[in-house]
Amino acid sequence: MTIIVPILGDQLSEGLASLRSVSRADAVVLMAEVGEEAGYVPHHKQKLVLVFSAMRHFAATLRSAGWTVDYRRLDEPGNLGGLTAELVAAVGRHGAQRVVAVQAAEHRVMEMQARWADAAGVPVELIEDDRFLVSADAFRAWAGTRKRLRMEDFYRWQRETTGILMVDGVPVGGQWNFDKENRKALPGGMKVPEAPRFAPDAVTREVIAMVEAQFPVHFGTLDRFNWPVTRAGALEALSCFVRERLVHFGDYQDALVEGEATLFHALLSTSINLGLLDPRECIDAAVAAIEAGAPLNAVEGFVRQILGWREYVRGIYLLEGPDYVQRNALGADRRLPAIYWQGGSGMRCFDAAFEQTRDLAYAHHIQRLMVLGNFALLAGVDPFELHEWFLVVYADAYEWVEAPNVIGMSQFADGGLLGSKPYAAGGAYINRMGNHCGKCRYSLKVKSGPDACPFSYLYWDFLARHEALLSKNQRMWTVYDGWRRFAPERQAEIRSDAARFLSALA
Ligand code: FAD
Ligand code: DLZ
Repeated sequence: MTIIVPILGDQLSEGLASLRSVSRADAVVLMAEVGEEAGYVPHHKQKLVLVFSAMRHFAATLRSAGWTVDYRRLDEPGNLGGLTAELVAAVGRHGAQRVVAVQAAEHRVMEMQARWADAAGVPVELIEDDRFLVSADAFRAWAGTRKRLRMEDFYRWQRETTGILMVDGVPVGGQWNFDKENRKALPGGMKVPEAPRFAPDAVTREVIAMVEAQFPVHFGTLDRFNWPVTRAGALEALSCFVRERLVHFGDYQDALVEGEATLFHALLSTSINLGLLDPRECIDAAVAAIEAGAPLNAVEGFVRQILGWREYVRGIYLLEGPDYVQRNALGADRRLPAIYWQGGSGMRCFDAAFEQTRDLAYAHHIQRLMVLGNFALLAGVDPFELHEWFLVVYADAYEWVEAPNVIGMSQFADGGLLGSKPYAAGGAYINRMGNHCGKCRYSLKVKSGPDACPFSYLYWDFLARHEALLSKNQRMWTVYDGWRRFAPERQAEIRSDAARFLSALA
């Protein structure tokens, strides 16, 4: 019997559940580069190169391990352009009697998979993706009995369930989290280790040429493409992080520094999301580093991102369903400003985050949340438009992880399902966390008028616009006290600065 085993572009793991459940003798692995996936949003050029190059390398790995692989290149004549069309053709071509696939991560592709049996005329077995640490059912059961679905509760439950960083049922170090130690600004003159280099090999160079030729208008540049595209490269990225940057991962996790695109961040999301690294092995590598002297605030901080945030946002995505991306609890309706595509805002923190997004397809978490996301929140940008932008511009972007981070965490568009209050901050926060303000054309010292920091007056304007809703939230009482202490003339000045800036932005 011949079985077709379709493997999607983010399922590049040799231990994939579908590969474990068939024999090499019966299986034909199908991998297809298709225009439909490359174009459902116009992905950053680096993301296209990353996915196609990693797919081509993975196909070669499978072949050397004895699998038969039917690989469909995007630029080959007769490419059918869609996953379903390629599957149906492969079933016919190989006279297959069955299809065994791992469930896709995104609702859009799950819906496609649900129609595969009818389209192909053979039974299709869909297996749960067990590369996540928490199954969809386990998350649903955890969520089922709760009034609130907070990440911190989920994370503690996961620590207890897995025993990671636990001794005798108690968290290692006597605390669940060390966040208070993790909010330092980078001391002047401190050296940040260079990120590892992954020079494009012949396969990647060929894909770069193809992407430049076929997707010339997509966002982003390719000159600085530097992502691992193989499991060996991804393992090197993991060990380099654990060896050189984990030590300060916690300390400077929230820092924003001029000329430092990556700081002490891991640069592992592209590899984990593609399947080149298993989340559990990343956690294990960090925990093992404690023996070698890695500080607990760093290791716990890193573990929380993967065991906590990554699993939690995926659970929320599955639980809330395809309509989640349409949520707009604050009624924000501003069109996405052109500065998100062109930069040149004059706000140094924004432009630095924009420039590296364009050139590296990467910005670290605080740039995404407290600069690019925060600005959109304060300016009242339509959350769906922002969601689509975030899905386009990052090499690690997949809807299951991007949407809860954008719609929920960053825009509060789910009305507080994911976060207990909006992640809104003014210029003083950005100044405290880094050194962009010193190079900015705006000034925090100037309190009003065209030279004042837009983040500052937009912050107060945002609070004023949403006072009826947000001032009911106990966690917002202190900031509303601050707003109410301003004299009416000062409040009017802030609102007028915001109105002037927002109308020029449009
Ligand atoms: P580090 O900061 O070093 O963190 C280590 C790892 O933890 C990451 O590799 C990632 O696997 C995981 N992680 C950390 N934070 C999160 C989080 N909030 N959600 C899920 N996983 C997390 N992450 C994506 O993978 N894809 C996205 O499309 C994406 N979009 C985001 C959009 C916004 C508005 C925000 C605020 C965050 C987004 N994130 C996304 C989460 C996070 O910013 C990235 O995972 C991280 O910046 C990737 O860089 P890194 O590997 O250096 O991560
Ligand atoms: C992201 C992506 C891209 C750009 N191209 C392909 C492709 O051509 N073929 C493929 O199988 N997968 C691709 N992917 C990854 C899919 O979009 C991903 O599997 C779905 O979003 C489900 O998570």
